Amino acid sequence: MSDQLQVLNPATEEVVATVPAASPADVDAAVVRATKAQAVWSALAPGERARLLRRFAVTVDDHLEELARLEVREAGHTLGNARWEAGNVRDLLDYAAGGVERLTGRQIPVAGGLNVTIHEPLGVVAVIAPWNFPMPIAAWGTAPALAAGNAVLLKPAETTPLTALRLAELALEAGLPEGLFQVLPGHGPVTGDALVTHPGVAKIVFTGSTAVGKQILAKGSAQLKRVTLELGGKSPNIVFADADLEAAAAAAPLSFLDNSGQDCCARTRILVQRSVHDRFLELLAPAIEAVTVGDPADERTQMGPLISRAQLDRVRSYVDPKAPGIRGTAPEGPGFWYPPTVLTGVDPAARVAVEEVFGPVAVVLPFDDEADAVRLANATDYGLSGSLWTRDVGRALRVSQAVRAGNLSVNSHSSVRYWTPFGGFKQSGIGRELGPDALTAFTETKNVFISTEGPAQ
Ligand code: TXE
Repeated sequence: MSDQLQVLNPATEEVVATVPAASPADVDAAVVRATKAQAVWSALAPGERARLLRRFAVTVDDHLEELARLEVREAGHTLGNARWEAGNVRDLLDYAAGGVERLTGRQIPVAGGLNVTIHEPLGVVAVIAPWNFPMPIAAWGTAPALAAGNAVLLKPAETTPLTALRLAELALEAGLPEGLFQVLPGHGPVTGDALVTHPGVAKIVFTGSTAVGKQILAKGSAQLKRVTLELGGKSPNIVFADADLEAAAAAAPLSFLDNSGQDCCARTRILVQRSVHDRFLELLAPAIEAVTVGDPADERTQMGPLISRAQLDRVRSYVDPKAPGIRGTAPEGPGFWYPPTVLTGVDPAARVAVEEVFGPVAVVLPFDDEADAVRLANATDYGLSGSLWTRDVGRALRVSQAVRAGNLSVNSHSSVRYWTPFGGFKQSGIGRELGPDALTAFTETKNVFISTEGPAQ
């Protein structure tokens, strides 16, 4: 495996940068530095840690446009999305900073003394991030881990190390202690594995494929490390006959095309009640055809390229070019382009209907009634997100309860907010990120009993 990572612009295939890959020896040295920094960091007054994290947020804000444009070049994200992503890092840091002084334990009534719980930091946390949202997903783990008093070693994906490296520089500029937040670009099976198996790493936060997540869980838990996994999805978008069909059809394209479909929450299974199936497709077709695909740096572009040739090949392997459906347009190349695609008449058990494609490809599956919709919605191994469109409040509640997924939205596709919990059921992962409990997930709870009656006889 090469000791250099070549970063390509996915829209042009031009080399943006070449970055050294961290070796297992580099990981060892990073753990030593992080352990020292964590001891200093966790001893600071909570208000001081909060102030430094807020300063980090302000520093990110001062470099928002630069970070966004770097994301456009290394990940092919549209400029609008990339600006949102950089803003999300700032907001996460701010939100986590607000939690430092609210990381309170409890006083629990006991006889003969006082009983309190304390949330102590874990130590060194490894965040292994994917390429689909390089900045936000890195920050989902990093910001609360730092706020709870830990050090963070971040391994970005092979294809997208640049924004992560820049964030580490900005952390130093903001005054965070040297070594507290380090970025280790590298190959998953080398750098990633060295972090997962290192005895000095207490917790692993991983976002990526289910297959790698399972390996990480096995290796990490063999050493009783804490492991949080976010492993993608195959989320339903359920459209009932009583829904506002115009609104549902207008929202459907970006619910699976945003970020070129490389989104763990992408609503790639469009389940439509049979009585409105044809009408819904009539409304959907022009909306798909109107999506502007092209230069991600152009403010008008709605969809950019896929991340890599490997991802393009993977998406192509799922779709028969002659299969019936609705197709938009995409540039020919250079660059890793794939057109918006909605397949109709698909067998609900086909690979494309149940596996995560991670490209701009959705299937439309008809259903007969509410029970049928729930059965189809649950007929995948995943359980990350889902949407349902209906005007019937009772149905909205019933179906929200019946769908086995961690993040549901009614008459909306919104899944991710830094102040609400996020995570998956079933093969979509273990644990929750974000939300009010995000910091607690980076602590051990210690119970202390203080006797008021002297030593027991
Ligand atoms: O993922 P990997 P890939 C899904 C999506 C995509 C598929 C493959 O369906 O098409 O996974 O993508 C690091 N020890 N998702 O191959 O390999 C790797 O370096 C430690 C869903 O890119 O899982 C990278 O940093 N680390 C998804 C990260 O794991 C290892 C996001 C993810 O890479 C490792 C991305 C190892 N042995 C892909 N092997 C989501 N949940 O949003 C790899 N890595």
